[in-house]
Amino acid sequence: MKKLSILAALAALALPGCEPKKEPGKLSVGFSQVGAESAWRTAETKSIRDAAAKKGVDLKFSDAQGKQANQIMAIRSFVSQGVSAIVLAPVVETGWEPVLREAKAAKIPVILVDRGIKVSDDSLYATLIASDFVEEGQMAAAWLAAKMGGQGSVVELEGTTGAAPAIDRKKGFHEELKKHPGMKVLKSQSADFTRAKGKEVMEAFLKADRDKVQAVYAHNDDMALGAIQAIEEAGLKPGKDVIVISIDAVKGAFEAMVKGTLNATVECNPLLGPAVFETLDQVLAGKPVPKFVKSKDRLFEQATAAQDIATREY
Ligand code: GZL
Repeated sequence: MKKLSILAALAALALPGCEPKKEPGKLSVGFSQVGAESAWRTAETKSIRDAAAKKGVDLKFSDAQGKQANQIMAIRSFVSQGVSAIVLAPVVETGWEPVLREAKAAKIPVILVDRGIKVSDDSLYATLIASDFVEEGQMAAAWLAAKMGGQGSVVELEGTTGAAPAIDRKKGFHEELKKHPGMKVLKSQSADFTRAKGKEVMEAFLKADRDKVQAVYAHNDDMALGAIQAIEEAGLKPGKDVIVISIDAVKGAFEAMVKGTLNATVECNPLLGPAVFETLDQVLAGKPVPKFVKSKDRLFEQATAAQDIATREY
Protein backbone atom coordinates (compact mmCIF):
# COMPACT_ATOMS: atom_id res chain seq x y z
CA MET A 1 0.00 0.00 0.00
CA LYS A 2 1.14 3.56 -0.70
CA LYS A 3 2.62 5.36 2.34
CA LEU A 4 -0.28 7.82 2.29
CA SER A 5 -2.88 5.10 2.34
CA ILE A 6 -1.14 3.34 5.23
CA LEU A 7 -1.24 6.64 7.12
CA ALA A 8 -4.86 7.12 6.12
CA ALA A 9 -5.70 3.63 7.27
CA LEU A 10 -3.94 4.13 10.60
CA ALA A 11 -5.57 7.56 11.05
CA ALA A 12 -8.99 6.22 10.27
CA LEU A 13 -8.57 3.32 12.65
CA ALA A 14 -8.05 5.94 15.34
CA LEU A 15 -11.33 7.56 14.27
CA PRO A 16 -14.11 7.40 16.84
CA GLY A 17 -16.61 4.70 15.94
CA CYS A 18 -14.50 3.24 13.12
CA GLU A 19 -14.44 -0.54 13.39
CA PRO A 20 -11.10 -1.95 12.08
CA LYS A 21 -11.82 -5.66 11.82
CA LYS A 22 -12.40 -7.31 8.41
CA GLU A 23 -14.28 -10.61 8.17
CA PRO A 24 -12.95 -12.78 5.30
CA GLY A 25 -15.37 -13.88 2.54
CA LYS A 26 -18.15 -11.42 3.44
CA LEU A 27 -19.11 -8.43 1.30
CA SER A 28 -17.45 -5.52 3.06
CA VAL A 29 -19.06 -2.07 2.95
CA GLY A 30 -17.76 1.14 4.50
CA PHE A 31 -20.46 3.44 5.94
CA SER A 32 -19.48 7.02 6.75
CA GLN A 33 -22.26 8.47 8.92
CA VAL A 34 -22.66 12.20 9.76
CA GLY A 35 -22.87 11.68 13.51
CA ALA A 36 -25.59 11.20 16.13
CA GLU A 37 -27.04 14.73 16.26
CA SER A 38 -30.74 13.83 16.16
CA ALA A 39 -33.31 11.10 16.77
CA TRP A 40 -33.69 10.89 13.00
CA ARG A 41 -29.97 10.15 12.59
CA THR A 42 -30.10 7.43 15.23
CA ALA A 43 -33.02 5.79 13.40
CA GLU A 44 -31.16 5.96 10.08
CA THR A 45 -28.01 4.40 11.55
CA LYS A 46 -30.04 1.56 13.09
CA SER A 47 -31.85 0.94 9.79
CA ILE A 48 -28.59 0.67 7.84
CA ARG A 49 -26.87 -1.47 10.48
CA ASP A 50 -29.89 -3.83 10.66
CA ALA A 51 -30.13 -4.14 6.87
CA ALA A 52 -26.39 -4.88 6.65
CA ALA A 53 -26.66 -7.57 9.35
CA LYS A 54 -29.68 -9.11 7.60
CA LYS A 55 -27.69 -9.39 4.36
CA GLY A 56 -24.61 -10.72 6.11
CA VAL A 57 -22.58 -7.69 5.04
CA ASP A 58 -19.41 -6.82 6.97
CA LEU A 59 -20.28 -3.15 7.68
CA LYS A 60 -17.41 -0.88 8.68
CA PHE A 61 -19.12 2.00 10.49
CA SER A 62 -17.55 5.42 11.06
CA ASP A 63 -19.29 8.19 13.05
CA ALA A 64 -17.85 11.53 11.86
CA GLN A 65 -19.22 13.52 14.83
CA GLY A 66 -20.47 16.11 12.36
CA LYS A 67 -17.02 16.78 10.81
CA GLN A 68 -16.44 16.47 7.05
CA ALA A 69 -12.69 15.93 7.66
CA ASN A 70 -13.52 12.76 9.61
CA GLN A 71 -15.74 11.55 6.76
CA ILE A 72 -12.97 12.13 4.23
CA MET A 73 -10.49 10.23 6.43
CA ALA A 74 -12.94 7.37 6.84
CA ILE A 75 -13.52 7.15 3.06
CA ARG A 76 -9.72 7.04 2.51
CA SER A 77 -9.50 4.26 5.06
CA PHE A 78 -12.29 2.28 3.41
CA VAL A 79 -10.46 2.63 0.06
CA SER A 80 -7.19 1.41 1.56
CA GLN A 81 -9.01 -1.51 3.19
CA GLY A 82 -10.35 -2.45 -0.23
CA VAL A 83 -14.07 -2.47 0.66
CA SER A 84 -16.55 -3.53 -2.04
CA ALA A 85 -18.61 -0.34 -1.74
CA ILE A 86 -18.92 2.85 0.28
CA VAL A 87 -22.13 4.34 1.70
CA LEU A 88 -21.83 8.06 2.49
CA ALA A 89 -24.26 10.34 4.34
CA PRO A 90 -22.47 13.61 3.48
CA VAL A 91 -22.62 16.20 6.27
CA VAL A 92 -22.38 19.08 3.78
CA GLU A 93 -22.88 19.46 0.00
CA THR A 94 -19.39 20.52 -1.14
CA GLY A 95 -15.73 19.43 -0.80
CA TRP A 96 -16.12 15.79 -1.87
CA GLU A 97 -14.53 15.65 -5.36
CA PRO A 98 -10.90 14.74 -4.42
CA VAL A 99 -11.76 11.84 -2.10
CA LEU A 100 -14.52 10.55 -4.40
CA ARG A 101 -12.02 10.53 -7.26
CA GLU A 102 -9.78 8.31 -5.12
CA ALA A 103 -12.70 5.90 -4.57
CA LYS A 104 -13.48 5.95 -8.31
CA ALA A 105 -9.82 5.27 -9.16
CA ALA A 106 -9.98 2.27 -6.82
CA LYS A 107 -13.18 1.15 -8.63
CA ILE A 108 -15.18 1.32 -5.38
CA PRO A 109 -18.78 2.47 -5.98
CA VAL A 110 -20.16 5.16 -3.65
CA ILE A 111 -23.83 5.30 -2.69
CA LEU A 112 -25.05 8.60 -1.18
CA VAL A 113 -27.72 8.25 1.47
CA ASP A 114 -30.02 10.90 2.99
CA ARG A 115 -28.14 14.01 1.80
CA GLY A 116 -26.93 15.08 -1.65
CA ILE A 117 -23.66 16.67 -2.79
CA LYS A 118 -22.56 19.20 -5.40
CA VAL A 119 -19.95 17.73 -7.81
CA SER A 120 -18.91 18.63 -11.38
CA ASP A 121 -18.95 14.95 -12.37
CA ASP A 122 -21.90 12.88 -11.17
CA SER A 123 -20.12 9.64 -12.12
CA LEU A 124 -18.36 10.08 -8.76
CA TYR A 125 -21.36 8.47 -7.07
CA ALA A 126 -23.69 5.68 -8.16
CA THR A 127 -26.94 7.09 -6.77
CA LEU A 128 -28.54 9.24 -4.05
CA ILE A 129 -31.19 7.66 -1.83
CA ALA A 130 -32.97 10.52 -0.03
CA SER A 131 -36.06 12.66 0.39
CA ASP A 132 -36.83 15.74 -1.68
CA PHE A 133 -36.06 18.49 0.83
CA VAL A 134 -37.38 21.32 -1.36
CA GLU A 135 -40.75 19.52 -1.43
CA GLU A 136 -40.64 19.10 2.36
CA GLY A 137 -40.07 22.86 2.78
CA GLN A 138 -42.92 23.62 0.37
CA MET A 139 -45.28 21.27 2.24
CA ALA A 140 -44.41 22.95 5.55
CA ALA A 141 -44.98 26.46 4.14
CA ALA A 142 -48.28 25.57 2.46
CA TRP A 143 -49.58 24.02 5.69
CA LEU A 144 -48.45 26.99 7.82
CA ALA A 145 -49.96 29.59 5.47
CA ALA A 146 -53.28 27.73 5.53
CA LYS A 147 -53.16 27.34 9.34
CA MET A 148 -52.54 31.09 9.77
CA GLY A 149 -54.99 32.25 7.12
CA GLY A 150 -52.15 33.63 5.02
CA GLN A 151 -51.23 36.18 7.68
CA GLY A 152 -48.44 35.99 10.23
CA SER A 153 -44.79 36.30 11.18
CA VAL A 154 -42.55 33.24 11.42
CA VAL A 155 -39.07 32.54 12.76
CA GLU A 156 -36.98 29.78 11.15
CA LEU A 157 -34.57 27.33 12.79
CA GLU A 158 -32.24 26.11 10.03
CA GLY A 159 -30.32 22.85 9.98
CA THR A 160 -26.54 22.45 9.71
CA THR A 161 -25.00 25.22 7.58
CA GLY A 162 -24.07 23.87 4.15
CA ALA A 163 -26.07 20.65 4.51
CA ALA A 164 -28.40 19.73 1.64
CA PRO A 165 -31.50 19.41 3.86
CA ALA A 166 -30.86 22.84 5.40
CA ILE A 167 -30.29 24.52 2.04
CA ASP A 168 -33.28 22.90 0.31
CA ARG A 169 -35.79 22.99 3.19
CA LYS A 170 -35.12 26.74 3.37
CA LYS A 171 -35.41 27.10 -0.42
CA GLY A 172 -38.71 25.23 -0.62
CA PHE A 173 -40.22 27.02 2.38
CA HIS A 174 -39.37 30.53 1.20
CA GLU A 175 -40.43 29.80 -2.40
CA GLU A 176 -43.87 28.60 -1.24
CA LEU A 177 -44.29 31.36 1.34
CA LYS A 178 -43.83 33.98 -1.41
CA LYS A 179 -47.30 32.93 -2.66
CA HIS A 180 -48.70 34.36 0.60
CA PRO A 181 -47.65 38.04 0.85
CA GLY A 182 -49.16 38.29 4.35
CA MET A 183 -46.64 35.72 5.67
CA LYS A 184 -43.29 37.13 6.78
CA VAL A 185 -40.10 35.39 7.97
CA LEU A 186 -38.89 37.61 10.82
CA LYS A 187 -35.59 35.83 11.50
CA SER A 188 -33.78 32.72 10.28
CA GLN A 189 -30.75 31.11 11.97
CA SER A 190 -28.98 27.74 12.06
CA ALA A 191 -29.45 25.58 15.16
CA ASP A 192 -27.45 22.71 13.63
CA PHE A 193 -30.30 20.12 13.76
CA THR A 194 -29.88 19.73 17.53
CA ARG A 195 -32.42 20.13 20.35
CA ALA A 196 -30.03 22.10 22.56
CA LYS A 197 -29.24 24.66 19.87
CA GLY A 198 -32.91 24.82 18.87
CA LYS A 199 -33.76 25.91 22.42
CA GLU A 200 -30.89 28.40 22.54
CA VAL A 201 -31.73 30.10 19.22
CA MET A 202 -35.45 30.20 20.00
CA GLU A 203 -34.67 31.85 23.36
CA ALA A 204 -32.77 34.56 21.46
CA PHE A 205 -35.62 34.99 18.94
CA LEU A 206 -38.15 35.42 21.77
CA LYS A 207 -35.87 37.78 23.69
CA ALA A 208 -35.64 40.03 20.65
CA ASP A 209 -39.16 39.77 19.21
CA ARG A 210 -41.41 37.99 21.74
CA ASP A 211 -44.60 39.83 20.78
CA LYS A 212 -44.04 39.45 17.03
CA VAL A 213 -43.29 35.71 16.89
CA GLN A 214 -46.48 33.89 15.86
CA ALA A 215 -44.95 30.70 14.47
CA VAL A 216 -41.71 28.76 14.23
CA TYR A 217 -40.59 26.56 11.30
CA ALA A 218 -37.84 24.13 12.33
CA HIS A 219 -35.90 22.12 9.73
CA ASN A 220 -36.11 19.10 12.07
CA ASP A 221 -38.13 17.85 15.05
CA ASP A 222 -35.18 17.95 17.45
CA MET A 223 -34.79 21.71 17.01
CA ALA A 224 -38.59 22.11 17.25
CA LEU A 225 -38.65 20.24 20.58
CA GLY A 226 -35.92 22.56 21.87
CA ALA A 227 -37.90 25.58 20.65
CA ILE A 228 -41.02 24.26 22.41
CA GLN A 229 -39.08 24.23 25.69
CA ALA A 230 -37.96 27.84 25.10
CA ILE A 231 -41.54 28.95 24.30
CA GLU A 232 -42.84 27.32 27.52
CA GLU A 233 -40.05 28.88 29.61
CA ALA A 234 -41.00 32.28 28.15
CA GLY A 235 -44.50 31.77 29.60
CA LEU A 236 -46.13 31.18 26.21
CA LYS A 237 -48.16 28.17 25.02
CA PRO A 238 -46.42 26.31 22.15
CA GLY A 239 -48.97 25.05 19.64
CA LYS A 240 -51.37 27.85 20.58
CA ASP A 241 -49.63 31.23 21.21
CA VAL A 242 -46.85 30.12 18.84
CA ILE A 243 -47.62 27.64 16.03
CA VAL A 244 -44.85 25.03 15.65
CA ILE A 245 -44.14 23.07 12.48
CA SER A 246 -41.12 20.91 11.74
CA ILE A 247 -39.78 18.04 9.62
CA ASP A 248 -38.75 14.40 10.27
CA ALA A 249 -41.85 12.93 12.02
CA VAL A 250 -39.82 11.12 14.72
CA LYS A 251 -41.61 9.57 17.72
CA GLY A 252 -40.91 12.64 19.89
CA ALA A 253 -42.81 14.79 17.40
CA PHE A 254 -45.91 12.60 17.68
CA GLU A 255 -45.68 12.72 21.47
CA ALA A 256 -45.54 16.54 21.27
CA MET A 257 -48.51 16.64 18.88
CA VAL A 258 -50.52 14.45 21.26
CA LYS A 259 -49.62 16.95 24.03
CA GLY A 260 -50.64 19.82 21.74
CA THR A 261 -47.24 21.57 21.79
CA LEU A 262 -46.31 20.71 18.19
CA ASN A 263 -48.85 21.43 15.43
CA ALA A 264 -47.52 19.43 12.47
CA THR A 265 -44.48 17.60 11.13
CA VAL A 266 -43.47 16.57 7.60
CA GLU A 267 -42.16 13.02 7.42
CA CYS A 268 -38.60 12.42 6.19
CA ASN A 269 -38.13 8.68 6.15
CA PRO A 270 -34.84 7.59 7.84
CA LEU A 271 -35.49 3.86 7.34
CA LEU A 272 -33.23 3.77 4.28
CA GLY A 273 -31.30 0.58 5.11
CA PRO A 274 -33.25 -1.84 2.88
CA ALA A 275 -33.13 0.56 -0.10
CA VAL A 276 -29.37 1.04 0.37
CA PHE A 277 -28.59 -2.67 0.13
CA GLU A 278 -31.13 -3.43 -2.61
CA THR A 279 -29.57 -0.64 -4.67
CA LEU A 280 -26.06 -1.82 -3.80
CA ASP A 281 -26.87 -5.30 -5.15
CA GLN A 282 -27.89 -3.69 -8.47
CA VAL A 283 -24.76 -1.53 -8.57
CA LEU A 284 -22.40 -4.44 -7.79
CA ALA A 285 -24.16 -6.54 -10.44
CA GLY A 286 -23.38 -3.76 -12.94
CA LYS A 287 -27.07 -3.03 -13.46
CA PRO A 288 -28.17 0.58 -14.14
CA VAL A 289 -29.68 2.43 -11.16
CA PRO A 290 -31.51 5.79 -11.13
CA LYS A 291 -29.33 8.71 -10.03
CA PHE A 292 -31.93 9.65 -7.41
CA VAL A 293 -34.03 7.14 -5.44
CA LYS A 294 -36.63 9.38 -3.78
CA SER A 295 -38.32 8.58 -0.46
CA LYS A 296 -42.04 9.30 -0.11
CA ASP A 297 -42.91 11.92 2.53
CA ARG A 298 -46.23 13.08 3.96
CA LEU A 299 -47.42 15.63 6.54
CA PHE A 300 -48.83 14.64 9.94
CA GLU A 301 -51.01 16.87 12.13
CA GLN A 302 -52.20 16.98 15.74
CA ALA A 303 -55.72 15.82 14.80
CA THR A 304 -54.57 12.26 13.96
CA ALA A 305 -51.39 12.06 16.06
CA ALA A 306 -52.94 9.88 18.80
CA GLN A 307 -53.75 7.07 16.34
CA ASP A 308 -50.73 7.67 14.06
CA ILE A 309 -48.25 7.26 16.94
CA ALA A 310 -49.08 3.55 17.25
CA THR A 311 -48.06 2.99 13.63
CA ARG A 312 -44.71 4.73 13.77
CA GLU A 313 -41.52 2.68 13.25
CA TYR A 314 -39.04 5.37 14.37
C1 GZL B 1 -32.44 14.37 6.38
C2 GZL B 1 -31.28 14.36 7.39
C3 GZL B 1 -31.47 15.42 8.45
C4 GZL B 1 -32.67 15.21 9.36
C5 GZL B 1 -32.15 15.70 10.67
O1 GZL B 1 -32.21 13.40 5.38
O2 GZL B 1 -30.05 14.57 6.72
O3 GZL B 1 -30.31 15.35 9.31
O4 GZL B 1 -33.82 15.90 8.94
C6 GZL B 1 -30.76 15.09 10.66
O5 GZL B 1 -32.87 15.31 11.81
O6 GZL B 1 -29.96 15.67 11.63
